[in-house]
Amino acid sequence: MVKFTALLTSLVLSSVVSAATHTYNWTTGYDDRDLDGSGEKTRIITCNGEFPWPNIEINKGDTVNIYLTNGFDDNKNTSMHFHGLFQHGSSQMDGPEMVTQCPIGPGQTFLYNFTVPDQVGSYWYHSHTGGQYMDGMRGLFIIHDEDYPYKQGEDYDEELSLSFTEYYHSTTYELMPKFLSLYNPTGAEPIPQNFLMNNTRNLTWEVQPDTTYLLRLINIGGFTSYWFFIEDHEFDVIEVDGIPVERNTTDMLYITVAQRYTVLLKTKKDTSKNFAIMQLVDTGMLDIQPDDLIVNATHTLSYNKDNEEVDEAFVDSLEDDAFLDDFYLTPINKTELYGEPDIEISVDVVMDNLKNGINYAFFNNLTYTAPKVPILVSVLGAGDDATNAAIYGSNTHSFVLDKDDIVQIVVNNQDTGKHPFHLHGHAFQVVDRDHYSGPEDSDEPKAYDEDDHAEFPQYPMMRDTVYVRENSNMVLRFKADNPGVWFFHCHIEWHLEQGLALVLIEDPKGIQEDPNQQLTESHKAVCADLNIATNANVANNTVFTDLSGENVQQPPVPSGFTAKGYVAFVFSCVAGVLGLITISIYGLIDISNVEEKVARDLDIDVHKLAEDESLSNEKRPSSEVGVVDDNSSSSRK
Ligand SMILES: *[C@@H]1O[C@H](CO)[C@@H](O)[C@H](O)[C@H]1NC(C)=O
Ligand SMILES: *[C@@H]1O[C@H](CO)[C@@H](O)[C@H](O)[C@H]1NC(C)=O
Ligand SMILES: *[C@@H]1O[C@H](CO)[C@@H](O)[C@H](O)[C@H]1NC(C)=O
Ligand SMILES: *[C@@H]1O[C@H](CO)[C@@H](O)[C@H](O)[C@H]1NC(C)=O
Ligand SMILES: *[C@@H]1O[C@H](CO)[C@@H](O)[C@H](O)[C@H]1NC(C)=O
Ligand SMILES: *[C@@H]1O[C@H](CO)[C@@H](O)[C@H](O)[C@H]1NC(C)=O
Ligand SMILES: *[C@@H]1O[C@H](CO)[C@@H](O)[C@H](O)[C@H]1NC(C)=O
Ligand SMILES: *[C@@H]1O[C@H](CO)[C@@H](O)[C@H](O)[C@H]1NC(C)=O
Ligand SMILES: *[C@@H]1O[C@H](CO)[C@@H](O)[C@H](O)[C@H]1NC(C)=O
Ligand SMILES: CC(=O)N[C@H]1CO[C@H](CO)[C@@H](O)[C@@H]1O
Ligand SMILES: [Cu+2]
Repeated sequence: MVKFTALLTSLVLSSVVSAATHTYNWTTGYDDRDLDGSGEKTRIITCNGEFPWPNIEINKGDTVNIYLTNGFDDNKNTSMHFHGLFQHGSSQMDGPEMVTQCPIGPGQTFLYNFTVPDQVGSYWYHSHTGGQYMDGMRGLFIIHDEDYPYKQGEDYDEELSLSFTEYYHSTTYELMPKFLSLYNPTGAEPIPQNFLMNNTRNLTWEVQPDTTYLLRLINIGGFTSYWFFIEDHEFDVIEVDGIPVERNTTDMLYITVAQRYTVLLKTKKDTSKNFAIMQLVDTGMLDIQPDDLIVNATHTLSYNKDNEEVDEAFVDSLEDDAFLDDFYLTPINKTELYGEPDIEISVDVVMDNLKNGINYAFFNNLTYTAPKVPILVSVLGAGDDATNAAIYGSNTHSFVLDKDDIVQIVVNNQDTGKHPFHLHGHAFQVVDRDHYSGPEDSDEPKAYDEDDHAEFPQYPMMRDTVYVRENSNMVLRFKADNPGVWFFHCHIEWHLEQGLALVLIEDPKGIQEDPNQQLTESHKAVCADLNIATNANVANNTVFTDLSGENVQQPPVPSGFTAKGYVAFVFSCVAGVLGLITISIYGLIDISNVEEKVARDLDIDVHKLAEDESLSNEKRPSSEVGVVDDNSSSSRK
């Protein structure tokens, strides 16, 4: 008994002693860099004048204080999100602007102050303002823990990280208006110029022979997924998105933006040969593939720098059965399948055009439109109205969840592209996920059928970012045990800006009643600086049920027109089609078949259009503009 008490006391003491506070003082700025060796410099976002941004490495239980100052000289706002962290009792530290916080205006400082009591492993952080993080405002966030199930000295010898990104020779600020444009009616995403590992095209990782490395693979990009493999090496997956899992040996992974895989890699005893580390972009995500684009980036696993240079390595197949399926991973803590849901949120993913001709992304019929006052700020000011979902507006796509609800999210992807979805504030269970059923079926989206699905796993895989396949579906579950406002969105930054997001307001009364969830002084100050009220609803009205003046999405295309027909019509009214097409998004890329590609996406006969002299006749029905649109929601081939 005495011994037990002593042990308990020492445990308590050691945890008190070891919990540290890590303080960072960061100011954003710009610099021009050539990361891919192309000879061309592109503006990137710096931290205290430096690039890349520093990694944060802490122990479980530690506190993080980041004083983030907006040092931009071009009037841009900023914010910071800590991807995958639950932010228990600190929802306002989560980052997404106009969801949990007011944007940080020029010259302002926001203090991100939070503790990480119960998470371990590989995370990252990034701006949550516009597509800003794609310009470099991001870094790794690693949480160590002496109780981590895989131990240094026993299971591995050394650890290190590899980050993945796409790289553009233009900033997001330059690309976004061209992407969200009438002249890009199919929503074709800008094509990157290169794909980088650790911010370079030529990474060399010098390894020791006969050594086990804990390797953190982290996709900190904003668009493309990769297949990752190392020539002639296997590895064991031990963690996905910060969830330790039972070992699973594989030789290839597929990693979407925002996902993390932690693996154990044992090097060979023989040092006479070096091997290729391969980062193959999923070319199915690219609307067009320029001839000079290097889609299989080749890096080096070096046993000895005097060995022969490595060549690109190949695999026979990139089909689903050729790489690890994360669906079958089992969390080490074996969390049972959550019970029957108390609430189900079922959404169809659709890409389509609205009246202004821009291609948007929708959950059902809503494209997320940022409110005038951040949702969390309006929860705190709403008093008893806070539980009424209607006060959060008709276009923020907000749902109110009761404390401890089991929530089921069903995502039916009616689009022909993959989408990696991320939920803030939780790791969800992936209870069902359909497989892509082959190109022959790809025009018929398959919705989730609650009466006809595979048996749910007993211990489902858990993570915070998972992709739904093209024309397919997935079912996620989590327990609403974390009062806060949590964004659920596609992590492809282009698609988030197109509106592929919804908002979960979890236990709003619990948020209001928690003294730690009240707005901090620095938060109130950044709101005041931008004239954002802290006692108003999303429409900036002090009567919370009054939504007059709220931000709403564009109206639909006029009746009698199909979306793309309408776009083609607007196209033709403004000027000659071919001339406009060349200044469209495609014009950024050096390819020869621009018109052909656009025409194929639009399903229009460009030559017929161009020859048609009455092109600018204002009252043409869409059918006469040569449009064969079936109101299809897909944006891609
Ligand atoms: C952060 O750095 C800036 C510029 O060096 C300085 O003015 C400011 O006082 C620092 N803030 C903190 C909290 O250390
Ligand atoms: C910064 O945020 C404020 C408040 O939401 C907004 O009015 C302003 O347009 C934003 N600035 C930029 C450059 O987007
Ligand atoms: C950070 O938050 C904690 C808990 O709310 C508070 O005690 C502490 O004073 C805050 N730190 C700073 C520097 O404001
Ligand atoms: C890649 O970058 C990470 C994080 O900055 C660093 O820890 C790691 O050592 C780098 N990896 C290699 C192989 O250089
Ligand atoms: C890229 O890698 C895949 C798989 O090894 C291979 O099938 C394909 O031909 C490669 N493409 C190029 C351009 O090397
Ligand atoms: C490893 O993954 C495969 C599928 O990729 C699955 O069939 C198997 O059950 C997994 N094993 C463990 C121990 O997770
Ligand atoms: C297992 O880990 C997940 C993710 O961190 C957590 O939500 C869950 O509560 C844990 N379950 C148990 C039984 O400890
Ligand atoms: C979306 O559909 C709902 C239900 O049919 C309807 O009430 C709402 O007005 C629609 N919203 C928009 C923006 O079309
Ligand atoms: C909100 O309303 C207040 C008071 O009418 C006004 O000062 C402020 O500019 C408004 N803010 C926005 C974002 O509309
Ligand atoms: C930054 C850098 O060294 N880039 C080089 C990487 O390798 C490619 C192809 O081998 C070269 O073209 C780049 O210049
Ligand atoms: Cu997406």
